[in-house]
Amino acid sequence: MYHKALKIAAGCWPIALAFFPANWGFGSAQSIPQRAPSRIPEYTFKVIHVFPHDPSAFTQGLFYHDGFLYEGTGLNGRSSLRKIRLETGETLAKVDLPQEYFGEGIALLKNEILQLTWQSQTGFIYNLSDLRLQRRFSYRGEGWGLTSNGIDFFMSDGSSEIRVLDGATLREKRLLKVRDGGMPVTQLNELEFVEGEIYANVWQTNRIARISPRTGRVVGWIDLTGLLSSVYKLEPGAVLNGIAYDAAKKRLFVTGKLWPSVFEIQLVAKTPR
Ligand SMILES: [Ca+2]
Repeated sequence: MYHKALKIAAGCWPIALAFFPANWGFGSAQSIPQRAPSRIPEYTFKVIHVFPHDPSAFTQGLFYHDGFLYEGTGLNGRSSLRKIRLETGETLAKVDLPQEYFGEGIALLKNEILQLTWQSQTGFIYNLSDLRLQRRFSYRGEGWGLTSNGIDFFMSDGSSEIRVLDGATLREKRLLKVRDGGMPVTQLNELEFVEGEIYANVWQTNRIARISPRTGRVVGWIDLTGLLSSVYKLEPGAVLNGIAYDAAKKRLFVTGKLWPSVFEIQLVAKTPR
């Protein structure tokens, strides 16, 4: 239902939306009614470190493991799985997907990496050690983001629902309905488990939802407006999409499609007005 051709070929409005998320409104603060104050904590960010990122990589999946970043890229003919040296951005290993596949989210569980594809209903399973393809699996509908809590996989499809897949069988166990108050939060894209919560990019915005994996409730919002200068956003599709977490050192990394940088950030609580 969410056509991803739009993800690539849309005009300028996604950028506008990126800078003015829908619930901020487009008018001046004086001209529009103010939203009732949300009780959900909001965060902005502080940049701790900037690392290089391949600006031709259409980032669709990202995780950190044992000193390295792993990245899944999209677009037909440009889709890949990569192992990357964080400090230099150097690609140490790379597997290209056949032209017919549009790569999406990636996640690690028990020394295997899973990679989704957008509309092919086909996923790939690789060895962590050498990125060798082991087998394929299938699922219903679209594949967008993917993450794991070490037991199960959590998968987004652009809607407000996150599917929980059994880590061993990949069968659907349950469905999380993601809500901010009573409102569904749609367009959930790249995912990451961070300290027991699911972080989810909301496609075409600069916002990350912090979601309870138990209830689907949004427990916090992260606003990354201003993280990447608009000067570097060379294409309308070059939106925020990539969250990785180094649990050992508690480092949070974010990037975007075709972005020249991976940012290590620290969250800063927004002061209530
Ligand atoms: Ca991720």
